[in-house]
Amino acid sequence: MRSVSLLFSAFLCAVGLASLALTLYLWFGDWPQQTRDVVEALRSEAENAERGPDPTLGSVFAREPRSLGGTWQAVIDPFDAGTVLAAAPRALRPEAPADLGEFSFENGLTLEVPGDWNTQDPRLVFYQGAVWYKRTFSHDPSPNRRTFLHFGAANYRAAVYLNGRLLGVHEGGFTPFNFEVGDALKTGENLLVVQVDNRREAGDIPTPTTDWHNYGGLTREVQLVEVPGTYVRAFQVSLAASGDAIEGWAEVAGSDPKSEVTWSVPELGIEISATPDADGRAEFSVPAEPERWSPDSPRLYSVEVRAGTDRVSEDVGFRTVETRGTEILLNGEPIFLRGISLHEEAPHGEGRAWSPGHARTLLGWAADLGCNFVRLAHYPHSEHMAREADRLGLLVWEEIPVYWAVAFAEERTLERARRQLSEVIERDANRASVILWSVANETPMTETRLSFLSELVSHVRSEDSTRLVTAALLTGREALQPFFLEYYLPALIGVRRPEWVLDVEDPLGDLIDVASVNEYFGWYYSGAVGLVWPFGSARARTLMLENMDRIRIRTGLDKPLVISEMGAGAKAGLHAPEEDLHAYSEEFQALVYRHQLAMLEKQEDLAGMSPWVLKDFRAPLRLYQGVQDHWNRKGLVSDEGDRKLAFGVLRDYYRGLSAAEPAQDGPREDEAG
Ligand code: GCB
Repeated sequence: MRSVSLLFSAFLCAVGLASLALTLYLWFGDWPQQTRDVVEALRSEAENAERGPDPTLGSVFAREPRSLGGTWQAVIDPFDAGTVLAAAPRALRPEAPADLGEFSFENGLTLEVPGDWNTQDPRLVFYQGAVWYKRTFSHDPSPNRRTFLHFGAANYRAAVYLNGRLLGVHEGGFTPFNFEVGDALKTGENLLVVQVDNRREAGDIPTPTTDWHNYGGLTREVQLVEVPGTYVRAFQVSLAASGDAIEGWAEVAGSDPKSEVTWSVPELGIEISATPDADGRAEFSVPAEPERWSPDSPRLYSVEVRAGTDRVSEDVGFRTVETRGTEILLNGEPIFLRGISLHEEAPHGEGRAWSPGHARTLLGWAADLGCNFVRLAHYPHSEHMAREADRLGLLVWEEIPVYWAVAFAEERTLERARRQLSEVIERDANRASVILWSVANETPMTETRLSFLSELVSHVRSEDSTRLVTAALLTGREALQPFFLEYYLPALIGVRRPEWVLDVEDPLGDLIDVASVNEYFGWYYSGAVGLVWPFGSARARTLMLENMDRIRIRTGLDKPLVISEMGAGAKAGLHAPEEDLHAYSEEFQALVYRHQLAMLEKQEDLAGMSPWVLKDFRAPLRLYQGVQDHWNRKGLVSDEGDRKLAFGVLRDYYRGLSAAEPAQDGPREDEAG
């Protein structure tokens, strides 16, 4: 009996010693280092796979961030093979000749950050999948500072690994996010790896099908931002709707979220403090009569917010915006929005726009067109756009990519849309130029869609009371069919009614402040009819053009109407006599603009327009080779930055309008050259 228990104890000892030896080997051996990294990566992968980013720091550009831009190494990974390997620093590169290599950042692709990947390597033009990005950086932590790794945007999903540890995952391709790096950041060299995947699924915002290019990658700045132990996470300062007070909020975070906050606007003699509540939120309101920000005079004041040792300052304009019946009022006065829509497409064909220089050029073109308004379609553009618009005096419409039919019945989809809205609303909270939040573009009229969008409208209102809510509506088949049967076809046999009424009967109109409508008279509607009826396209188009100024859009709402899209395609340099009605010729595009403007001139409730679109943009749905070549050609400016004839038509019209409103725009156009 005794010998059995001795034997058993000896066996236990042996097992214990063996595990100790194995553990020591695993922890101190060389190969085991890699194993440990993989184990650590897997552990953090499992723990953080669902971990979203930390609450986003506002005003990062005001905090002297350290740029992590430049040349990064990259690996194209269409089958997600690198998920485990790339997370482990030592597994990234075989070190000895005999090492098994299946993944390496070395000797391969490099990508510039910020930038889309599609325009940087021919293999990536239409690529949809994962790409790994890697760079190293050295870091010397300052005492008592907290550090955030901040991304302006990464399209569509990004998994961020610092020194082999998965910090978390963000989804949504157009809004900023950050991770507080904590002890994952080392003194000395650090390894940053980001997996970006631009595939989108049916439940995502947007869905996989869009009429714009799915540019993937680290498309905006990547930065390290340091803040004191207690810091101002975000704030908003604006003019009260009454126009006689400045008010706002700030959120304090870190070690002492109840630390007193002070807002100051030295030029107005304002200095006011408040103590935050338990969540770190403080609010203020102080009587003030600032000079108003407007397109005529884009006056900005320096505003500083302090908490503990932290101080952040932003240039902020003060204005009010509201509606009165069918008018939009800026600072209490009616304003007509002379706008243009644009995609975030770099000025001279270089892919996704992201820099302050891109913003200056694109908005400079809009200013030269005589605009006082831009629609930033169909997703949040980089924050440089709104900052530049603040300086130039351009009013801005921002939107999230709830585009065409998204999964309206899915709670997760709604959550995604809400989050994207919150992220952009907070990012641009202090931009006077931003006056409109759009919750959707051309969505089908169903019950589930209405309840989805009504949630979004309430969400915007609960987060931002200083701007208006809109959505780009469509005239559905319900309206188009009678339109054709009652007016268009009878006109063919000579029966012409004085007005051709097109009803927009979308119940979403009741919920929003400004009813916006996309329409393509002269382009799609008569173009499509031309394909199916026996009289040919030229007759179909002539009929529409001849009657266009009879068309009235009727929303049945006592609200401002904005034509958020209208236009026609033209390939720059393709010329044909106007009477040929040659689709895609510059002359035909210009002709459609002239007829559209004549029609809109007569639309009484019209408060503005943003024709489609400033510049040609990459669009993989556009397959007409030799003409489109995967570009949407409705730009007034070509893919390479050349102005088409229609640019001049719209510019003359807008200049005429602004001449009729004295003092509008003179200085701004001069500035834009
Ligand atoms: C639309 C869409 C826009 C398209 C445009 C077009 O109605 O809102 O995303 O690009 O028409 O060119 O067809």
